[in-house]
Amino acid sequence: MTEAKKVVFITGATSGFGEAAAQVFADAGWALVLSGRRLARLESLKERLHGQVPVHIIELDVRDKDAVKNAVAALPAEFASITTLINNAGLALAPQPAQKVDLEDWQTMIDTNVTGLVNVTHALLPTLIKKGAGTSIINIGSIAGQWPYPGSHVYGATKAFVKQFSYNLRCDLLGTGVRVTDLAPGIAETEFTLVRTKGDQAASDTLYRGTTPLSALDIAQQMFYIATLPDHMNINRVEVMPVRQAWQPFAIDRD
Ligand code: NDP
Ligand code: 8X3
Repeated sequence: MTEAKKVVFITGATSGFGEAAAQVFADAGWALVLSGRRLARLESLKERLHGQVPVHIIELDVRDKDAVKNAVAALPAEFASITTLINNAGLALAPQPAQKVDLEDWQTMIDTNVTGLVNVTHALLPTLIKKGAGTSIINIGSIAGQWPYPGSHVYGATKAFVKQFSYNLRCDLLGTGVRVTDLAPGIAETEFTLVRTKGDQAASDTLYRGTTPLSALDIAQQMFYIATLPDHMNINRVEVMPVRQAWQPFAIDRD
């Protein structure tokens, strides 16, 4: 087993970017704290990676602030000194226009992408500050936090929160050595669209068909790059799109 001196805490490690990040950090010898709601997936990830590095899995819903606090307090000693927190757990729901969306879907996005991210950050800040130089918080934002598009409504707004919270954290963490980055991907093929469409596999396949979206590995490699920069460097924000994605002209309502 590779000796692991650094520890990464990944939320939403059961699929997509988080799962790919687990593999990338394991390949570099980091110990892993992997969390998500689907325990069976966490167990199979652990089964796959524990021969490489120490792996601690936590069945965790980031919306539950007490569960988050308890999970951090209960980290085994080997995993307790977190080097990098990747706040990745998140989702979009309801791609319809705002006026057709159930309020519950908006609340779920806010509870997960905003409150959940804040819960985990708050629980781990003392650990990161104690460790100081070389530690990082990598918050997964989105191009939707910067650029408007139809059907983005609350999802994009939650990711705008992620961006501003990341910048504001940097102000308060000045002098602690803790770095903060808003990593904002564009279209990437994961389970994201399946979740957004509530299980519509055909809609998900159609979105990614005939183009070249980002892959989960692309973003995992960006996470690793950010986490392993020299201690004195902080990338504030990375916005990354596939070459085959860009903006469109403003829409105009006409008679
Ligand atoms: P996936 O759906 O593949 O992964 C999402 C992950 O978030 C899963 O592991 C899921 O785990 C976890 N998650 C969702 N809700 C909760 C919760 N309440 N508590 C704990 N974990 C939760 O999508 P992606 O990998 O694409 O998404 C990862 C992040 O990237 C999200 O924040 C998303 O908004 C963002 N993003 C995605 C883009 C894309 O095009 N794919 C582009 C830009 C940003 P589980 O269900 O087991 O809890
Ligand atoms: C989601 C990315 O391109 O669907 O965060 O807005 S995109």
